[in-house]
Amino acid sequence: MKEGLIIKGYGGFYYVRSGKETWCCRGRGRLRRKQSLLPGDHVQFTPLQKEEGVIEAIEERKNVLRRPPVANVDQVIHVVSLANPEPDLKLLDRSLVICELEQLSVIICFNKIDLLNSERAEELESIYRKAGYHTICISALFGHGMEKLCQALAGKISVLSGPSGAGKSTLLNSMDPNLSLETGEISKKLKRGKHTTRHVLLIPLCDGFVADTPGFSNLELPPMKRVDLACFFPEINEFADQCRFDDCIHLDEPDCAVKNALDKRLISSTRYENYKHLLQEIISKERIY
Ligand SMILES: Nc1nc2c(ncn2[C@@H]2O[C@H](COP(=O)(O)OP(=O)(O)OP(=O)(O)O)[C@@H](O)[C@H]2O)c(=O)[nH]1
Ligand SMILES: [Zn+2]
Repeated sequence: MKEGLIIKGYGGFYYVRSGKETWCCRGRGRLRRKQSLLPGDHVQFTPLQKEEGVIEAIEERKNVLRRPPVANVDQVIHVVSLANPEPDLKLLDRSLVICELEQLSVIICFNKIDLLNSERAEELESIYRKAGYHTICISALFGHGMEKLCQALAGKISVLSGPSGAGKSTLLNSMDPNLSLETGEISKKLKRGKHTTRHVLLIPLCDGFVADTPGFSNLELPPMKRVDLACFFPEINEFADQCRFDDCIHLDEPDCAVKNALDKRLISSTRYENYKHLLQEIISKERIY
């Protein structure tokens, strides 16, 4: 028996990566009836002939992402362009809340460093580092900073996310020139609609795996209590239990440790503004439910 990782499922076959080899496997009948097999599943398989085999067992999953359908995701690489388009920090903070909710680690990858002076990039990095996030600055187009990203991918299953135009396809192409994914709006729009089904491929990159399909396009917050939102802003949460009131939502309450930390610039004002913005959204939804 051998062990490996499913990197793609297609037409009843599963492509299983084991070391540097890829095996084309079928799943044992009883296994397929019990649950579907997904990219990211760690499996045991019996080799039959050259690079063909039968999957006998799946290891227990630590998590499953729905979009893209991938099991055992270790981290989300959130790609944000520093310029063209301008970074959308509201969107970034919303994505970060969703990752916190799903207990997924995040790496914030600021891209297009070639278009910007380094001060602004450092300022943005410092906001998110202070919030406790791992950040990396790169230029996917010119290959700057890719070794750091590579180190962060090693041994992990990663999913990319980030808005259109951030440079996700460019990033994958730059790490594996054999991929030649379409980049840029126009070429992609022309192609869209031609392929109806997408089968996620986990691309072996830098001793890790990265899904070729980005995730987190649905960024709607699930229903939650207003007091819980702060739990998903790590640096706000750090101060929240020092507030006078247990149900403090850190707006105008007296003796609010979060507001104090904000005054002392221990919490970034843009992060706090985005917290308030999401809080309003949660409060307005509470009225509907
Ligand atoms: N100057 C510069 N341009 C970049 C860089 N990375 C990507 N681009 C450009 O940004 C545009 C969008 O890049 P894509 O890789 O297609 O972006 P994407 O995130 O895959 O976009 P969607 O597929 O729409 O989600 C392209 O024209 C790229 O050439 C970079 O590091 N520097
Ligand atoms: Zn408070």
